[in-house]
Amino acid sequence: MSSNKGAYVVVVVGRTGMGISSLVNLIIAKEKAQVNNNTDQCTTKARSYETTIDNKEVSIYDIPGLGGGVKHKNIITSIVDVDKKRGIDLLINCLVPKDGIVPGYYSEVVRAVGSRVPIAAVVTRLEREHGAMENWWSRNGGSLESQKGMKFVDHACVTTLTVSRDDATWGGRKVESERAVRALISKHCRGPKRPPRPK
Ligand SMILES: Nc1nc2c(ncn2[C@@H]2O[C@H](COP(=O)(O)OP(=O)(O)O)[C@@H](O)[C@H]2O)c(=O)[nH]1
Ligand SMILES: [Mg+2]
Repeated sequence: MSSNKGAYVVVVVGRTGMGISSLVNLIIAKEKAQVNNNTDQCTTKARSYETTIDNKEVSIYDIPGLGGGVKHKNIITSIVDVDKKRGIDLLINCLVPKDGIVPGYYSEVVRAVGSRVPIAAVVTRLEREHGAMENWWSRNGGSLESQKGMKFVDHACVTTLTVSRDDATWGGRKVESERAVRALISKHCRGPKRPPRPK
């Protein structure tokens, strides 16, 4: 889909229905990736969306979620294909507390791309978090690694939910989330772009 060869490449992965496409839309600050509430899977093919972060061109890939109707083999192949074609600069594992944290899916992806590609966690659906959304990581981040074996180079805690800025409880959280996730990407997309993985 993308034609911008020199752009950094970010791939968003996770369990189906947990908000991968919503997270892609948060990153690109537009409602372009299709999001749904249905029981069947709506993201069935990898697709990239172009955005500019701190004057850098970045392609963001929306990938079909694991655990749905699309075969894991095909999902993993599409991720590896992006790496072979363009080189992945950053993988983002979209996580949702409880059901959206699946160590097996994390390992499948890490095994396929190898340890050369950095992987960051973005924990989403945190609009109901008391106090700062980042508090979720303070309580749980350590156990992701120690108990679940999920190791990340960095993280962000967000919600993709649009709420009124006037809302006393949740107002401004989406804006804050967009800023946090774009800053995370900017931090890991600097310096030379990763070359495509040798075929
Ligand atoms: N409450 C809440 N719901 C979310 C959030 N992100 C996504 N969702 C909902 O999760 C459902 C699935 O989202 P989608 O982005 O299509 O998930 P995907 O299958 O992983 O791409 C939709 O109903 C979204 O509105 C969030 O941050 N908070
Ligand atoms: Mg989707």
